[in-house]
Amino acid sequence: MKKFYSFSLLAGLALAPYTAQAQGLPLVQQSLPNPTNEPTAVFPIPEERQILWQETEFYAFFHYGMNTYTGLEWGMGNESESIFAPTAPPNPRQWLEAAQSAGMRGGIAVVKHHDGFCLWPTKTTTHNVTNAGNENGRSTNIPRDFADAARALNMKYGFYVSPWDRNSSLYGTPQYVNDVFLRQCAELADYGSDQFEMWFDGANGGDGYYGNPTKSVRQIDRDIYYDIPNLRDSVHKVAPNCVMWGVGGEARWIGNEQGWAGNTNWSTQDREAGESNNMYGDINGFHWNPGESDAKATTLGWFWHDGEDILSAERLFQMYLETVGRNATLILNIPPDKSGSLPPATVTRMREMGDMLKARLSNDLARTATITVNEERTAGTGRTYTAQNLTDGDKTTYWATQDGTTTAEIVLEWTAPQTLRYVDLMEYIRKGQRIKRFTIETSTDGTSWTRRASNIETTTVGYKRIIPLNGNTANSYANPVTAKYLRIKILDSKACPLLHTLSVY
Ligand code: FUL
Repeated sequence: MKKFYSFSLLAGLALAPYTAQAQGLPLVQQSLPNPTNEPTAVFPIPEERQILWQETEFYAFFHYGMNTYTGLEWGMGNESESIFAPTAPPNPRQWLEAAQSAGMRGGIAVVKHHDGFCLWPTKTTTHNVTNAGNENGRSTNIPRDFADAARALNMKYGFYVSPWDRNSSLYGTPQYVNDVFLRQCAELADYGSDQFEMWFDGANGGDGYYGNPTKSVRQIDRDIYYDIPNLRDSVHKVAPNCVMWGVGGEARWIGNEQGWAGNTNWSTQDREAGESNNMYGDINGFHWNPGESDAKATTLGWFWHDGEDILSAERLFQMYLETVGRNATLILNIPPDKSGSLPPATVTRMREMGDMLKARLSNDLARTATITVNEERTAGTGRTYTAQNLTDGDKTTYWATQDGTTTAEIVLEWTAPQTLRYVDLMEYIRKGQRIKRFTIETSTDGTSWTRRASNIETTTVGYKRIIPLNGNTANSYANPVTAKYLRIKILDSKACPLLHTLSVY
């Protein structure tokens, strides 16, 4: 067996035996006490709140507001408040129940879009629900009702508040930031210290969809204008687990609105990176900035539009595979209509989506297999790194190789042939994202092996990677593989690979 010394970089620098070198003696690596034998992290690593956020995986986006009643996607900002007149009391509980039935674990409600109309009784502007066109509108308070419903349903929740404000005459001046935007963020933070994400959209001016005859706004340096580091600190003081999306720099836009992330998708990125590599991240990035994919489940826009259709469950499942299954989160938009509730077709489709997810990705066959690996890290006090950790249902235990080993093989064997469609891998990202390349093979006899999904770039894993064995995300359930053995070969990794879960469906 190879013998390895645990040796962290910093400790190594500090403890380098200067005197031994000076005396011309051989340089000996000194081990720091590491009773658990946990491997050294590969930097950068996520904040705890970023891990909690990523565990939400699949959540809903609800675009509802003034545009629901005007049919616009980007309101002008000069709409009369009286136009906001829901035909029934808006019902965030119904929104979230539908999302939950789809297998989603949370939701984000737009409470102010670029038109500046606020869906809560804010003190910062008169352009808000208190001046709405009917009683349903005037009694609307989306942040309050959304947060309450989420808590009742045990779901995560957050708000989208547009920094860009086409209604405010102060927009573009420091006064807008101080007297309007930051106060709005503070008011919203008060709706719950348990918020999981605040969505700060990047749009900050320009003509957008329809032009804006009432106002011209200048492009501004967002970080400086909104004093983002300061805002982030303030929000964290009130809501410690609230990830600041987009402008906030704690989770990145995946770079398209079509519901896909790159097959290669690093959660790491350079702070100065533009948006061009957002689908893929950067293997050498020194900023933990994981990807979130925002996509529409309907055909006509983010907001509800008359005549819109809803995508098929199969298409939504494909999006899931290409986002959650590629180390991103999926925030899927389902817009409430003029009644302030989701249309029946949306509710039905969400249930179908949930049923599909359950039928396809819940009966984990890895649990019934015998697992062998070609290398296991030496156990430490209170910690093992055995293959059994991959299927124990515990995300805090993981399988690992010894330091310095960056390739490995994991073999699953069943007592009888199985029908297999998906492989789901999860890295233990608390110690950094590591795996760079792997393959999946199956066999009926344990001797001759066939590579599966060879058309898919099996590169990164990250928080979660799901590979359809037929190589076809659009029709992933068709043509299953029958096999008695499944082998995963890790071909390259930044450091010893750490996987906490391996599932096969
Ligand atoms: C974009 C916005 O401009 C759209 O209206 C929408 O809210 C989308 C989710 O983000 O940047």
